[in-house]
Amino acid sequence: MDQALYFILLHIALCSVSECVQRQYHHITDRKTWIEAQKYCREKYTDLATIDNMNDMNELNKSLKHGGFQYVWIGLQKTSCNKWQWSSGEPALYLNWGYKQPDGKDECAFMRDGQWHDWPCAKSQTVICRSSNNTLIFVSQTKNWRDAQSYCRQNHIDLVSVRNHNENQQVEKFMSDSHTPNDVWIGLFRDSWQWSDQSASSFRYWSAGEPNNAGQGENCAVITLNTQGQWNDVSCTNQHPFVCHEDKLILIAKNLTWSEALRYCRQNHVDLVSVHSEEIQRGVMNVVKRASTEAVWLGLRHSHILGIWFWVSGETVCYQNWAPGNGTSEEDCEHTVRSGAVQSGGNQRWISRPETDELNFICSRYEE
Ligand code: MAN
Ligand code: CA
Repeated sequence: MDQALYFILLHIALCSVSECVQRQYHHITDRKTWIEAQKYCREKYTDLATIDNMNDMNELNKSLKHGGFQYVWIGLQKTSCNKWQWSSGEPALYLNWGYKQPDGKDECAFMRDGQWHDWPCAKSQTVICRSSNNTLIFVSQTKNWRDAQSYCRQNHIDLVSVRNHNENQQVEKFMSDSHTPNDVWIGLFRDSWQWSDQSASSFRYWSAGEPNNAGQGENCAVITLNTQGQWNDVSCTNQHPFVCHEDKLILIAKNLTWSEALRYCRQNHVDLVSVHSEEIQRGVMNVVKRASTEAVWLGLRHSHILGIWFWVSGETVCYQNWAPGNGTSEEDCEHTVRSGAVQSGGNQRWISRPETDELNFICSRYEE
């Protein structure tokens, strides 16, 4: 019997769809400085905690143990560069500032007559969001920039990004066609905070009045337990407990055959990844961007005998993301066993490859 097929008899489902978080938080109650905490997290897990959105924040809050402490480090640190960026996490390469703009110390931007102006993020303006099919949505209620960002993320995709001249014209035309007020928030903001794992998350959850750089020496961020986890900036040399995160999907940039990849993941992590939900596919799409081969092995295997595809974790292939012409059983008459890989570019669909191909692969750390 195919050894991988044999494993499906031994394995039980890894995790329910809702529990398959891509990132797991670990609260460490030892007190360390921010740098020591970063070192510890990088050795034991992935890094000091990154938080992308309110869901992550709720997950992180659930991971906290009770104890006599007020502050807990997260992976956010102030740097010397204060660059404009989009709420979506993209760098702001195209800029279309109005005359003498930006002219303040302000950290958010609105659009007026197609041109951009910096403005205090705490001020209220109407808003343009971008929705899933790339259409623009005007929000007539006025909101401060952070509330506008939360609103767009909850109800649509995000605040609108304007990445080139075409998109700028599109937004300008939309504003005149739908008779919006002159000034509307767009997704542009700046701050000098950077995540320890270099991720581009623009999510911020500061307490009112923070970050205030009290005494001019506050360059690291903590969550504050008595404000439901809202953040404060404090001195990096203070000693506090901290939260690490552990990425559940890891791209291994080695070129191995499918069986070698399976062995590698089982020895070093938990298993080759089984993509049994759209949520895991999203995580896969995130990590394959860094691959050096055009396809990346998944824990997907074809059984010659049964004429079916199966996941090495034992899940049945209910959720599917095959590229056209793949995932059928037509290959049955070939001699090499077929295994499944995900395209690292393009649509990132699944394709069938001979198991002897040498590809990068994704290990998962989801425990049974
Ligand atoms: C107060 C506030 C905070 C500051 C701490 C420093 O709680 O001013 O902003 O970070 O003191 O201990
Ligand atoms: Ca502070």
